Amino acid sequence: MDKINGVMDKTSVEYKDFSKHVDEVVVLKGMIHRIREMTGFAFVIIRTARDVVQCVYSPEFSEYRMDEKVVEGCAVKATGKVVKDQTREDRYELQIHNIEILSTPAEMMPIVINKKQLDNIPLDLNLNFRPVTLRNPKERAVFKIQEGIARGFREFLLSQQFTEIRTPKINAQGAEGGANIFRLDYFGKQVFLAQSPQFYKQMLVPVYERVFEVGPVFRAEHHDTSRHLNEYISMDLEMGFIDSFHDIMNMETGALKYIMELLKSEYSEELALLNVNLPNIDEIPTIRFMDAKEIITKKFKKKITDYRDFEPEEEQLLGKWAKQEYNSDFLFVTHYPSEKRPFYAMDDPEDPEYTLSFDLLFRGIEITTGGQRIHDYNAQVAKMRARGMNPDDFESYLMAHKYGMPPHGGLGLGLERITMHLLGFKNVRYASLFPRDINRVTP
Ligand code: AMO
Repeated sequence: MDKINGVMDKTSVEYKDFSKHVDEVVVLKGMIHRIREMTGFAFVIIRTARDVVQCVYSPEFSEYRMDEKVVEGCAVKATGKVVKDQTREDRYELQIHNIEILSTPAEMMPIVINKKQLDNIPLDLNLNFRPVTLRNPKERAVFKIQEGIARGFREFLLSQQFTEIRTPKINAQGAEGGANIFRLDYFGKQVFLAQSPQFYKQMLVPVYERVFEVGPVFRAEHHDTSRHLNEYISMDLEMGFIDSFHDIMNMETGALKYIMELLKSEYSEELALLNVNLPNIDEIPTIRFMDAKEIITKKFKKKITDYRDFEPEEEQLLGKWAKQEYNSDFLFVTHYPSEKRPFYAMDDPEDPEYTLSFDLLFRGIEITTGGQRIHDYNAQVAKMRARGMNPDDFESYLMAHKYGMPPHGGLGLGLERITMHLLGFKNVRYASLFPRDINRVTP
């Protein structure tokens, strides 16, 4: 009888370990990324999980003879000798002794993915062929970096005594208001897809004090824009016993610093491949919403048409201002008008037209919304009523308030948004593995 012992030995040498195996024969498993026939020899480029390894076939190296069955897209087990690359400092290559084909593609690639980048391919085509285009080293580097961002968020918060939670995505009520909510038929009853984990993360504050979640949320965005997705990954946190919403901004600043350090230390190859300049975060400046509006008019001479929110162009001007004045890629804008913030936002007792809330702008685009919440049951019910909402519809959410809640607050950070701006993309779809927009639900 076979017994499974849980030991999974590495069966293939990783490129980063090649330097330890010079002149040794090793096994390399991967996909054939590219074959370049030369006179008397060939470069066979093998793509492994994180590398693209140059292997060289020549009849001089062994008895093995490569034939036409070895094509791009084959999964292979190559055996060969590790040698120093003659032409490139500090690079190694594999002199092929044998190639065992583990699987063969049914068809040739529909699109060229083995060039340095896919810049020349229109976005739509890139997305239509996503299972294939993601194999391009630059495309896949994006999502390795994205892994680093989410991992940094998680690692930092765990180090700050947060508990990781997973909350339902099928809900009886929307948390964020507005028209961008997906309705769902749930056995004859109308329910909604979660726009955010807002209610649940708040409910869990009296349980765990500090909680976070990294998970999908859904927004029925009716317009085709370059920065909205219909499903995105929200990195949320919520924490109790705060003194003010400054505690939340501090926690986010700490998380961002940690994320940038992690990217620098563990994702340097991907950053280099994509030519990314990581922002320096020492301290992040803050400005009140109304003061920001004044800068927009006075400094940039732009006429304000809406005093309740920012237009995208105004956010860009503020990004420019933060860079010029503070050499900062980030800017916290605080005290947004109450009218434009959700019903759970706490109004500023000193000026109730504004809230104890903030947005974080990164290079002139919003990546986070956060703030202090109402913790008092009667105050929350009163604000709901003032907005024409029926508190009875939110009975389970309000249980948290009714039976006692500490002062608390939190934030939501869009993973694709931060990835997009870190990597300098013009469209958020480049920062989503399989984006969902008004026209796209496949692949
Ligand atoms: P908000 O609705 O502002 O706040 O969303 C928080 C952050 O999520 C990102 N985001 C999006 N990313 C891609 N596509 C979209 N359609 C989209 N919509 C929003 C942005 C945004 O800053 N519950 C509050 C957060 C909180 O207060 O804790 C909320 O969801 O980066």
